[in-house]
Order: sequence, then C-alpha cells, then structure tokens
Amino acid sequence: MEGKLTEKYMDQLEQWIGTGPKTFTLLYAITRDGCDPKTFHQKCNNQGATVTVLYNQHGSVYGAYTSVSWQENPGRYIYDDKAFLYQLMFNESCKMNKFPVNQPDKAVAHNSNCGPIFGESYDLSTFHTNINRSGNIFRLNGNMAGFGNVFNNKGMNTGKINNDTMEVTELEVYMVTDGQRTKKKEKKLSPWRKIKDWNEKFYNDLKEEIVNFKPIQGSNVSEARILMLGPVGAGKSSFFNTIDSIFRGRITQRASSGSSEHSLTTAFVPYSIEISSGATLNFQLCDTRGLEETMGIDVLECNYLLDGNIPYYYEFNPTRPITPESPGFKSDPTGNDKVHCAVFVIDSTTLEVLSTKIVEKMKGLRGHTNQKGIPQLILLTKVDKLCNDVQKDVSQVFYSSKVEQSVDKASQLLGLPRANVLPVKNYENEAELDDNVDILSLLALRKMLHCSEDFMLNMKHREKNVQVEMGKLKLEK
Ligand SMILES: Nc1nc2c(ncn2[C@@H]2O[C@H](COP(=O)(O)OP(=O)(O)O)[C@@H](O)[C@H]2O)c(=O)[nH]1
Ligand SMILES: [Mg+2]
Repeated sequence: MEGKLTEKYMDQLEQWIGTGPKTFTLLYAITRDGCDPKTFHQKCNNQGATVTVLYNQHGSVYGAYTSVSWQENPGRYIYDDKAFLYQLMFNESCKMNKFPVNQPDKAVAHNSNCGPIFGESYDLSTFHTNINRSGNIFRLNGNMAGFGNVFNNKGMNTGKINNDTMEVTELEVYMVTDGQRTKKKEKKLSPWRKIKDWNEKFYNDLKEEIVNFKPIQGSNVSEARILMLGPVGAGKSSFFNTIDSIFRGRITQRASSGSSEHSLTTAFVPYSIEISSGATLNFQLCDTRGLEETMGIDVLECNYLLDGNIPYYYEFNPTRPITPESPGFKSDPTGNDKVHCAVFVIDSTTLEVLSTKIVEKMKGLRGHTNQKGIPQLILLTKVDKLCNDVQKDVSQVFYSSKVEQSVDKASQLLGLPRANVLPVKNYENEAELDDNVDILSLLALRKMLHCSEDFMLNMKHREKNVQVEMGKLKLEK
C-alpha cells in the first residue's frame, strides 16, 4: 500500500532532514493496521529513521521526524539532535513549518505501551492504548499540551497546527532511507518555467529579499513605485491585499475588492506594506481606477500618472480628466514621484474575450510607457480558475500547460516577452494563508522590484550623463 504523503511533501521533508535524497517506505498506517501501541512497535521497531504523519478531518497535516530507531524500551527519553516536529498543511492550505529540537536529550520517548512520543509531557504524543475507529475518525488519547517544551514552536500555538484536537483520520509512519525516489510521472515532466526548489527555505529567502529591498543608491529614490493598470475586476486590489496578507501573517483586506460594472477604486491610491516590526517596505503598489472602454482613466491621464504629476488620492473623474491647471497637479515631479515599473493586470480567464477597445487602450499605454523607458510586466491573475491541478495545489503552476498557454497568449496580446508575464492566484475566498499562494505572489513582486531597480539604474546613469554633457557645454562656451 502507498501512503497518503505526496511527492511535494516528501520533497519538503527531505529538505528539512537535509542529508540528501530520501526514500519513504510506509511501515504503519492506523487505517490499515489498527491504532494500537503493540502493532506500532511490531511494524516500526529497529527500522532506522522514521517520519510520523498525522492527518485530521480539518485538512491539517503535521507530525515529527526522528533519526533514531523506535524501540519498546527503556520507557524513557532518547537523545536525538536531528529530530523535529513539523506541519505541512493547515485547514486545507499548504503551511510548511519545521520546529527544530531545542533539548535533544528529551527528543523522543520509547515505551512499549505507547505510540510515537516526541518531547517532554508532551510536545507531541499520539496514543497510549488501543484506539477504536469511530466513523472515519480516530480519537487519539495523546496531546500536544507541551508543544514548545523540547521543540522550538516558533511562537505558534497548537490551534494553528492540529486545530486543538487529537482526532485524526490517519496516522502513518514511514521509514526514511537514503536514496533517490523514482518520482511519479507528473513530477518527471519539466516545468515550463524553472524556479528554485519550491519549499520553505525558498519562501523565506524570497520574503527576506523583498524585506531587504532598497532602491538603487544615488538614484534619489526612496521607494519603488509600481503602477497597476488593467480592466475592472482584473484583480489589482486583490493582488495588493494578497501581498499585504503575506507580510501581516493573516488575510487582510485593506484595498476594497469585489465585482461591480464600473471601477470600485476611483482614486489613485499608493499602498505601502508595514511589517510586524513596524517598518515600512521600500516599495508602493499603486492602485488606480480600472481601464474601461468608455469610462475609466484615459491615455493622457495615464501619461501624467507615469510621470508622477498626479497627486496621491486624486479622484479620477471620467467626465473631466486632470489637466496641469487642476488643484494638486504636480508640475515638477521628482524621480521619487515617477512610476518605476508598470504592471498590466489581466484576468487570465478573460484573455479570449477582452474587448478590442480595452486591448487597444492597453497597447496605447504600452507605447507611452515604452517611450519613457519604464519596464512593463503583465500580472496574469486567477490562474486557479484555468486549471484544476493549480486550484488544488498552486505549486503546480509551472507544470500546467493551460497556464503556460495563457502566458503565451498574454505575451502575444501586448507584445511583451514571455518572461515578463507573471501568473498569480490572489486570495479571494480563503480564511487562512497558503504558502504556495504566497510563494507565487512573492515571485511576481520580486520581478516587479527587479524591473524597478533596472529603471532606477538607467535613470541614475542618464542623470549623470546629462550632467557630464552640460559640463562639457559649459567648458566649450
Ligand atoms: N479565483 C480568483 N479570484 C480572484 C483572483 N483575483 C481576484 N479575484 C476576484 O476577482 C474579483 C475582482 O477583483 P478586484 O481585486 O476587486 O479587481 P480590481 O477591479 O482589478 O481591483 C474579486 O471578486 C476577487 O475576489 C484570483 O487570483 N483568483
Ligand atoms: Mg480595485
């Protein structure tokens, strides 16, 4: 029998264990073998390193790894400095966290009367009698009352790991041995866009890179200004909310999103992200009135936006576009006011039916943006709606041919390179964050910051060259 642990989660466990490729062999499953300490020991003793995986009815997956063989005796703690607790899913969403051991001398407890036990009284204990099944649920009599005693709980409480219940639908123990797995067919296919290993480390590195982002020195810019442009309902506000949620650690809704025929956002709103330390990140995502066939912002206004002429919180009025005489119009904008990266936001499910008028409008905007040398990207939203596999698991996005086709189409539509088309799935109906959604959005944001950086560098060099030229002219006089 094969277990329930998917390739993706084996990849993550392998990375956490950190000593090269691993194979996972199912030794024990309570749905198959019964939930009983005796059977657990019969199946799992003397098998070397193992990983214990618990699955509950709320869609949470968590457990622990130990590098030491299980034994019946001696009924006391065993030293294991490589042991860790972990979670892989919470409430149906991908949530990858490793909780390393702080006191290795109390990492595991071996006892003939108990199932797997980790930590002191107890970070995680599973069961200590025979447990009968009720329906498809096993009410384990262990607990996580001591979560954080021996393992570093990273400040999290058990509510966010096991939903504060020891009811499970399955508990599996896998033997972990060195060796390359023969991966399932889907994984053998190569992705259409290659990115680094999709795991917790990559996630943390991405986040750190974005937190540490600083505009190019000497460019006189204090933060990157990213302008989002696109039809109503494309997901501009939702993208900001998604990024904000990632850095706040919970779902947030600072930008109002929803459906309405005309644009919900009628002003020019620069959004900044504040992280838990109180620091503000060095970029702004600017939300605008949507592009509409007749109403919405027009090309001239967009030109002003790109040049930094339009004041913050300016209310667009489709019947009366802004002019240099309008109150607040910034006639002498600095490099800081300028837009450093323009992002066309397009709903991937509407690519086929986008009206030619809107496409023409976007192409017109692209022309202006090009002239100014401002880098342009396409944010292709709602890719979850294109492909079932992606809807179930966003980390499959670069393996999905439907998403790939959509990226190709978007790239052709606006005449931008494929690499500039960034597929995303925004939070829209979720109650909890999902690490895979986060990774994909952070990838898109990082690309926006890289492009802004390129533009700032060009701006800085241009300024320098202009000054040199002017110096020359003065000398010649
Ligand atoms: N399934 C799905 N829905 C999305 C996504 N992004 C946005 N939405 C939904 O699309 C609608 C319009 O989004 P909104 O952010 O208000 O678009 P805006 O007009 O461009 O600001 C809202 O109902 C969102 O919940 C996505 O990536 N996936
Ligand atoms: Mg909006």
